[in-house]
Amino acid sequence: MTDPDPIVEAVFDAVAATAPEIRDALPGRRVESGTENPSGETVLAGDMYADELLAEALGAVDGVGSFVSEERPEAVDVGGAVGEGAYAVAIDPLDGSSNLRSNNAMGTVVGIYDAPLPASGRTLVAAGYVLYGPITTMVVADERGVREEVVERDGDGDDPGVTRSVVDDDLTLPDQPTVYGFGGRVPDWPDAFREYAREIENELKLRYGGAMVGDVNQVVTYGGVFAYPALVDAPDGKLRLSFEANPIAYIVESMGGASSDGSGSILDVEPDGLHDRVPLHVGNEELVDRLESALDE
Ligand code: AHM
Ligand code: MG
Repeated sequence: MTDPDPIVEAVFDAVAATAPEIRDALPGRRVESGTENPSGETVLAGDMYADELLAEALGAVDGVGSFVSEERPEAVDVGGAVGEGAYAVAIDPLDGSSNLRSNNAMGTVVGIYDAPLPASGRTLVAAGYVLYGPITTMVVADERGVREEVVERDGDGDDPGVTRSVVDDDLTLPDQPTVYGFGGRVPDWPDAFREYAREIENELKLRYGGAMVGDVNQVVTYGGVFAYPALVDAPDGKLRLSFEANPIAYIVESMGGASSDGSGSILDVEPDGLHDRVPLHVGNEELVDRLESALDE
């Protein structure tokens, strides 16, 4: 097996180290912060807290040249030159944060790019996500494959450590898909997507919780398809290419699955801006191929 990239490992160590702190801070941060993010969405105190913790932790990693967050308008320069030995790390600090009020799953999404952002997903060297579910897990994809880890505190006091325990060192998508989850309101879906969804409903079970990380993790675990499609009034959908779609596409493709913006791999989408949105469809290859055929008719 190839040796791990030390910068990538340090980034995931830093993300894992902040995960218990982010989790502990959530109960008191369910309220709105009074600001909007660059996508015009209300920011919760939890989003801001997670963003600040991750900025600090990732900015301190040697080899991270740029910290880029869904909650910040611009990339923040934190070290060496990106593309010349240093990486750009893109973060969605608290994905699915509207689930804070209803106390449901949320996550943190990480993409490690070897190019200044915005850049195509083909420049990703690794990606991962933390899932704050009943347990805290982290799924990590790099050139060596995809792993699932449990992240736990291993001590008390002012500076407790964090243990990353691998529970599956070779995650692949199950061959027999069983679940699906599609975002947005049914009346807002374009006709072709609605017809595809009707077919899928007859084959798979609905699992939708409103946090991309939680819903994608259902597909990662059981096989199936997750989508936040183009909407009639929002042809680019809701999810952001750099912070959400590219990292998730990289992970699912690394597991033997497929991703699509409706016509080709998400990783081939060329961005114009840092906060570009894109329709996202990921899952078993056969289901994503059928989606592309349905949208093409
Ligand atoms: P967020 O990063 O601001 O939380 O927004 C992204 C979330 C995704 O986790 C989820 O798939 C989607 O928004 C759900 O949107 P909706 O509430 O419109 O179904
Ligand atoms: Mg998000």
